[in-house]
Amino acid sequence: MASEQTLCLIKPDAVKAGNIGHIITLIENNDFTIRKLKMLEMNREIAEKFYSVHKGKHFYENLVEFMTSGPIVAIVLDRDNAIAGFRELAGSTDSWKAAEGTIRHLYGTDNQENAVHGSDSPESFEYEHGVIFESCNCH
Ligand code: IDP
Ligand code: MG
Repeated sequence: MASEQTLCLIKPDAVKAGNIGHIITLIENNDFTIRKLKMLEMNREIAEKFYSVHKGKHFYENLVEFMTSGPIVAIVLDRDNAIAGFRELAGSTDSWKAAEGTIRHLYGTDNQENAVHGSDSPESFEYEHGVIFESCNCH
């Protein structure tokens, strides 16, 4: 399969808990190549834009609050089947349901504070990459 890119965000809960290094180690041990990496703090405008697909859902407001609550790390990853592969490594959205060995099982807390984001399609990757690495001057 051809190489593909995906966007990983290490969310504020995992940064606060001191898990950046653990998560990057898992990523590298699963053969992803890091192409871009930056630490930033999302402001409300960027968080709303990043998660616009979820606007109106019951968890949207809390999600925006959570994602603006502290620094995050944004990473562009490259690998065969990177999008599905990273979501598999991340585990289920609900950390309690995430399979053993996945990032969310190891470092997530619940349904919202689940340690990482991963793009769900090539279109999402393009959009999210644009928000974080092109239109966002957050730092
Ligand atoms: P994903 O991150 O596994 O792709 P999405 O459905 O895209 O999950 O939701 C985006 C983010 O919104 C989740 O990672 C999580 O932080 C939060 N979220 C999703 N569903 C819920 C929920 O039912 N309650 C609280 N937060 C949620
Ligand atoms: Mg999603």
